[in-house]
Amino acid sequence: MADNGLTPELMLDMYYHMALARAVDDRMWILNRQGRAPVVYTSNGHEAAQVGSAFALNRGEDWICPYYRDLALVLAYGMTPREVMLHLLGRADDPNSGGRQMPAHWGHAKLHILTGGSVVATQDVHATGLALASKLLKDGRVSVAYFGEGSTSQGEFHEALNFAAVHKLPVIFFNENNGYAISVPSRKQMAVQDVAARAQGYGMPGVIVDGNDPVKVYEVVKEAADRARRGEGPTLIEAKTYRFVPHSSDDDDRAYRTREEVQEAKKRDPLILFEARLREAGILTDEKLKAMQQQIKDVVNDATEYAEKAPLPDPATLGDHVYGSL
Ligand SMILES: Cc1ncc(C[n+]2csc(CCOP(=O)(O)OP(=O)(O)O)c2C)c(N)n1
Ligand SMILES: [Mg+2]
Repeated sequence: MADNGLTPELMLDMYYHMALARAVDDRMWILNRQGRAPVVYTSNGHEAAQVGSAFALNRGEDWICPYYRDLALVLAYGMTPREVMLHLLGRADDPNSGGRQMPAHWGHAKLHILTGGSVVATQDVHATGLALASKLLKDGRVSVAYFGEGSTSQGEFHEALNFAAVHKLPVIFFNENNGYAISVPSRKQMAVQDVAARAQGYGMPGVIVDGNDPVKVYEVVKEAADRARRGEGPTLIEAKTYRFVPHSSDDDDRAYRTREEVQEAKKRDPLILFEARLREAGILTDEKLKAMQQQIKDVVNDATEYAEKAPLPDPATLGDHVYGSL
């Protein structure tokens, strides 16, 4: 076992969740293109950042406040592919929102995944509020807000960081910097090079990490979580990564970035890099990989079929959770 606590089994499980997320994501795009799913928000390219961070937390105990990009995160946090597909297809048994929220609006009370809205950066304030509750309750929990670099132009991001730092709250601000806010490159979004630089203005550490390396991400998140649990306050982490496919199924990324740029970035595909590393360490073999790929295929097929057969919400329940009963 390495110093960081990652056993070969855990590393293999990390790889499994990254590969599972990529496969679920691919299937979601197919369902969308076939007219069977309304919209897809992808985690394709962000898997190492999301899975590495999930593994560093007490999954199911610590609170996470994800954004639409975080499919790999919620899978690694314990949401099942069946639950993901129930959500995508708006079925009654969707634990995220019973088919109410649009796809990729993650939330799972039992797993401590806090539901959120579509307005970017609002989850930063929610995570800060959860951390305040944890501090008052002394429950030892850490909360984590996940967000893109574009959303750091929003007021909520700055308000959340300021409040969290002043009150030394047990919260981690985890930025997935893929260089674009839909079509807007980050140089048009902010006048600093790194999101992490913003931490200094609020009085907390700002850490840059290779977001394509799940082990490095795991290590920095673990350190930030330990810090938070010791009562030393928040950390801003910036995981540098890339989104390999369009922002969503309603986007065409050919309008704002070249194919050459995307191909170049794919040389650092986190799945390929991690596979090579696990092979080199003797943790992953051809045989193991083949078995895992088959398992993933079966799980994704099962999830799709299960969700497609599942009932839609009863129209009579339309007002539930919106209006109180008389
Ligand atoms: C306040 C607000 N402004 C605009 C939008 C529309 N919108 C949705 S996602 C998005 C891009 C956000 O980019 P980024 O934060 O970098 O995250 P990424 O999608 O790249 O992971 C925008 C502009 C929104 N949801 N909320
Ligand atoms: Mg972005």
